[in-house]
Amino acid sequence: MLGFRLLVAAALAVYGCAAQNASLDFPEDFMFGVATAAYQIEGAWNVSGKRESIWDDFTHEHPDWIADGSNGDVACDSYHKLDVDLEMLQDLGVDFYRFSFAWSRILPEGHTDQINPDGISYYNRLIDGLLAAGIQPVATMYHWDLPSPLQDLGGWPNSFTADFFVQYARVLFENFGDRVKWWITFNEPKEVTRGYGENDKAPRINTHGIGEYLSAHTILLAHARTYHMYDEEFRATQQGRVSITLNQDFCIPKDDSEENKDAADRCNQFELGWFAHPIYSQEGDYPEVMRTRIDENSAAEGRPFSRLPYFTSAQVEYIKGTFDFFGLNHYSTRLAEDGLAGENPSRKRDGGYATSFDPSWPTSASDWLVVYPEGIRLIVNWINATYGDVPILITESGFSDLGELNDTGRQDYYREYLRQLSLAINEDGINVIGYTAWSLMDNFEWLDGYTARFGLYYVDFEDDDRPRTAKGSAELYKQIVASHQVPEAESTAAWGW
Ligand code: PNW
Repeated sequence: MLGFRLLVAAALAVYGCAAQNASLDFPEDFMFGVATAAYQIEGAWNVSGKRESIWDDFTHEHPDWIADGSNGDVACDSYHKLDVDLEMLQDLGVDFYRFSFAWSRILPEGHTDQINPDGISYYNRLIDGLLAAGIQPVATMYHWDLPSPLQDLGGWPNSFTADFFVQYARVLFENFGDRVKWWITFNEPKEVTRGYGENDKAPRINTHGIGEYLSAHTILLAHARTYHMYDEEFRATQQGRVSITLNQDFCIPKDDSEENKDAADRCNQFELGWFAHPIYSQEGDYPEVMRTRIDENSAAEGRPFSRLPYFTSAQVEYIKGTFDFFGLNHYSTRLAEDGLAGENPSRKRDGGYATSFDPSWPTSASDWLVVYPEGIRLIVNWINATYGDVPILITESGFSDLGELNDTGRQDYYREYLRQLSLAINEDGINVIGYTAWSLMDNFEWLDGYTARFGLYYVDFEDDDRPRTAKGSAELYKQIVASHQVPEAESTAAWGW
């Protein structure tokens, strides 16, 4: 039976190639890439002038907060293994590589009075190596690793942190903007705010209900100022694109009731609209539903002003439209229902919804990640319907397991998610311009340490040399990148969905 199936599949593949050339799953100019982030791969945490970030402090002071007590001191040692990383990227044949700059490698104290030449030269070698291989750099300025001295000044809830960020961004444009044409100011600001509102991100200061909103406010202004600085001083000569990456595991109603439909909408507004509405909507500012609920809750708590800060009308105008594309990280989907969850007060509780998973959805090695391929089609449609026809770049998407080389779960994930994405493009007409697999290789997965693995390449963290080995998913991705088609195959994972 299996033999017969394979024969049929092979015959279809040959026929399919000829017949489908005219209708590829992905347009010819669609871009495929892979992503990493500095703290998760570089290691060399105190080498060549680099100083501490909040993630160095977090992991060093509290190994008990990390699943396996580990940290990013060495990680994949990419600081010393740049050439190996470049070879893997070339082998995959990707159009772009999304990486992040470590702020404290470039500006050891966070401030521009001291620029670290070794930091600049590391990223120059990376960028030049990518360009020599025909791979576009897609650079994230901030992937969660705030220089510790800036946390000592209060971190993101302190509005002056925006000033320091803009100065840092200027150093990046000045040093790398001649060659980097795709810029992402912040990776997942919602997750950054968790460092001030939940217990699962550095710096783990739980000022829930207040700190999250203040951090978001600073980040939105820092993003907008960076965008305008590029417009005014760099765009004419450098001709690149600047945007932000927002993450959302899409919320769908738990059932057809009106309360739960409203709850799902609130979930998407309180999590994605929080950042997307000020930047991408026609009217700008925070979503109305956030403004109303948080103002009301704050008043009921007897506060003289709202826990959700206000933008001036000039700031609303200033933030609106500060994008050249929509960077979206999407992994999973949740069911939303009306109800109160989270600490009092907190963003979660203000939102008035609770989320869960359908028990039939396949799980992963991460407690927040379940497999629901239609979710990616639904969310790009939602973005298009809510914010208009903005080009969407999927800046992360991927699946975690415990580290198999024959990673059938991950292969199924990519096949199914990419099939759904191609339907969004071809059937729904959504303007999706690229897809990024998280991640190039296994790396330091934050609170999960090295236990949950997302890589297309396996990394042996027991070996000082950190050897990398291609998994089955690397072969699959390579094939998809080269053909712009998702191969027909049955799901092979144990769950067989
Ligand atoms: C992203 N969630 O984080 C980050 O950008 C990466 O650094 C990270 O390694 C990757 O996804 C996998 O976790 C997320 O809870 C963290 O929904 C949490 C969630 C989503 C993404």
